[in-house]
Amino acid sequence: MNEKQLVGEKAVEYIKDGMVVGLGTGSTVYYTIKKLGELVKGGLKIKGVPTSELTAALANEEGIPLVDLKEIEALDVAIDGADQVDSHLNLIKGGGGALLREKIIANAASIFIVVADSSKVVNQLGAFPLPVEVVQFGVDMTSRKVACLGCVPKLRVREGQPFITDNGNYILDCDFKRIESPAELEMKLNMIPGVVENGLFVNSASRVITVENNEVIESVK
Ligand code: ABF
Repeated sequence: MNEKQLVGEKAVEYIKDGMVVGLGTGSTVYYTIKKLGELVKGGLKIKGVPTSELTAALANEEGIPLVDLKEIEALDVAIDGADQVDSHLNLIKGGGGALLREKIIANAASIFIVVADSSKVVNQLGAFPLPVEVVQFGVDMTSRKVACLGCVPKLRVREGQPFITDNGNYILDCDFKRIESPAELEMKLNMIPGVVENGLFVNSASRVITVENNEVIESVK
C-alpha cells in the first residue's frame, strides 16, 4: 500500500454514523473517498460536502450522498490533502486549484484532518509555489501588487489557456522560496484588491496524518 493510500484510509477512522463530512480534492484524499464509498455501501450513514466538481464526481461514483453547503449549519469533519505541511501544522494548499472552497469547508468544520504523504512535510513553507486565487479583472495589476510581497507570481495555465477555478477566477502560483511568517503573509495577501483567497492555511488543521519511517503518524494541534 502506498503512503497516500495509508494516510488517506487512516483518516476514515474519524468518521462516524450521521456525520457531515467535507471531502477534499487531490490524489491523497482520493483514497479517503474510496474507503468511505466502501463503508457507505456497508451501511455507514454520512453526508458529503465536496470541495470541487472533481470531488463531487468521484463521491457520486462512490455512492456517497452529497449535500449543499446552504443546507447545513456546520460540518463535523473535513478531510483534505496539502502540498506542504510545516511543524506547526500550517499548510500550503491549492496545487489542485480548489483552495477557496477547501478553505471555506475546512473553516466550517469542527475538525479539519489533513492527509499528506511524507514528501509534503517540510521545516519551512515556501519551496512549493503558493497558489493565490485572483479575479480575472485587473489580473496584471493584482499580480504586480502580489509580487511586492517578495515573490514571482506566475499565471497558472492549462493546455495553453489560463486555468479557471470552479469559481471562475484565475490562480497565480507565487514563488516565495521561503515563507518566514505564514500568518502575516496570509493576511497581507488577502488585503490586496483582486485577491480572493490564498493557499496558506494557518492555524487551520486540527490533525495531520502522515508517514515517518514507514509508520503512519498523527500530529495534533
Ligand atoms: C488539495 O490537495 C490541494 O489543496 C492540494 O494541492 C492537494 C494535494 O495534492 P495531493 O493530495 O494530490 O498530493 O487539497
